[in-house]
Amino acid sequence: MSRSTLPEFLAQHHVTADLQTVILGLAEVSVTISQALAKGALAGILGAAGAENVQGEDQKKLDVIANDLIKDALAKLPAVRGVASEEETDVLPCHTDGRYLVTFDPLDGSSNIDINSMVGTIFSVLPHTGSAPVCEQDFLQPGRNQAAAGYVLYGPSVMLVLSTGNGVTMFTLDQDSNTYLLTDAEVSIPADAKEFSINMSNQRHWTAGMQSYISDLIAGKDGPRSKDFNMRWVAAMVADVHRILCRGGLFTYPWDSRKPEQAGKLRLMYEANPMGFLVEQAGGEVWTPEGKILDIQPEHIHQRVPVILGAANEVKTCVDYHK
Ligand code: AFP
Repeated sequence: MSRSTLPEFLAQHHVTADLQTVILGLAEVSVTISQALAKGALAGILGAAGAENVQGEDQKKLDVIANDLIKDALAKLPAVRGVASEEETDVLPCHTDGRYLVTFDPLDGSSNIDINSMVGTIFSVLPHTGSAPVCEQDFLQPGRNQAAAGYVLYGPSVMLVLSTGNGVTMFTLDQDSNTYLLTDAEVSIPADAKEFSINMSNQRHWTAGMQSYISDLIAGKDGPRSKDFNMRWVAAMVADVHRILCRGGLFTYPWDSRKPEQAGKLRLMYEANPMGFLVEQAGGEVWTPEGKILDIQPEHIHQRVPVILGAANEVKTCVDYHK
């Protein structure tokens, strides 16, 4: 069976030449990252880097390697005006004529690296509308402005999942030719859910609304929902959202009373917005208890946000528990 390659797909779907170079640049560097991940301990690249990132989290060696690889790859592309990374304190200027800004989480779920479990690279492409030189303010656009968003999941197979605002498409890396080939062009999230995804160990720190919602899910057939739910948690948003794009369900990382000023763990510009764009493009919903995430006007590039996403009806039910 003949499958479209990623470049063929982008050309067929009239993605602008500039945007194609950005997506293809990210795809190319993801192959290098996947090869580094596959070598693992043999290359001496597992374990801590011995530094903290701007988020106050301990960096893994592979966080630093992936960050440097993506930064360098994007800096070479004339279409890229500037980049912002979860691992960098400040935005980095690139080409003065570039039309796009790129934000990325180089290795989401990096606590999984040392246990040989799933991780991913998440990216978001925004139009550049400001003037030179590029500054943080230029990046502070609602997620709805994204020209493209996607992720690469480094799992048993390497997959690139992409939206340019016209649905969601999945590509699988052919490891013989290092080419991404189209494997699913009709990604769609069913409106009802049978599965939920949350870090249950934080239960006592959630809002009353979230505690009550989750306890009703757990009560299953015997509770007010009159239905049994299954639970999954990979501890890498990229893998949990991939499961939702493949077989449905609800994912949430809620507000947590331990750090009330942080409004949640997940980052708006590197995680919630790009994954939210994909989920909405697949027919799902993406909310905080207050409103749609893609409508949030960001205040700073490292802003955090509570996230409730996935099956449209289930997300609405969860939000209603907060009223
Ligand atoms: P790391 O990349 O620092 O491992 O964090 C991953 C993440 O931001 C997100 O991908 C997961 O959903 C979430 O954190 C996992 O958080 P827990 O540590 O609470 O399981």
